[in-house]
Amino acid sequence: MATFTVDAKPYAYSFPLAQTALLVIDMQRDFLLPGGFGEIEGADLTAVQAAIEPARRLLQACRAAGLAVFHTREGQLPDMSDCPSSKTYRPAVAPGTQYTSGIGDKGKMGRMLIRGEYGHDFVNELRAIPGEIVIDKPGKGAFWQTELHYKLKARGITHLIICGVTTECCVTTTFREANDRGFECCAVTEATSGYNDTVFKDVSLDMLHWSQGLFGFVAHLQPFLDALL
Ligand code: TIU
Repeated sequence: MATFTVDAKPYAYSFPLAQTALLVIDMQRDFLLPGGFGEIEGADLTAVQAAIEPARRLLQACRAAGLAVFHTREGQLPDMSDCPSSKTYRPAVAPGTQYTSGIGDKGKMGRMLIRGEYGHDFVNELRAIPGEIVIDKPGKGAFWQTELHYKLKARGITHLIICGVTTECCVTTTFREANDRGFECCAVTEATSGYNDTVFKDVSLDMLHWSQGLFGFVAHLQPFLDALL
């Protein structure tokens, strides 16, 4: 079985092609486009949009190499019965909040972060194609209350290449969940980004590979493109 190796921190990341999946986290309009949930949260959209083109290139390379591809979307059921109060209550009452509307409220792209709404779906550059798995998740971590784990197991996946948004939130939460479940994970620096320019992003990625790979690996995009294309 073909195994590829790319430069990474804290040391080279090796992944067996047939047992590796690309996991694209939450590349949704609500997080990335003007008028969505992220902008209302106070996000720096320029920072977060920087991940779109690198993620698209990574996705294209993984497709070309025949890797399994999983996409996640964060969102609640229309009746919001799966939405913990922490997701709506805390933003509304936190001191200094600029909260005017949030999850479930009507925005420019439909009800924000509600499944089935326009804003909840993927940006055009990163839409799933037939054969790829879409995981709808109610929380930050992609393993919580989803079928992700057993669908990865069903395909014999042991290694995950992880990208998407936001680095500080859903990407690292999912990365840590995956590490606890025994997956060998590598985040791709250019293909992930956060809402706070590089401050949160850099620290979040450093924490993943700190201490001899506490949670896993971090690599740049180019080595993956070189290996896969
Ligand atoms: N996908 C993801 O990160 N969801 C968030 O809610 N992110 C925030 O940064 N809030």
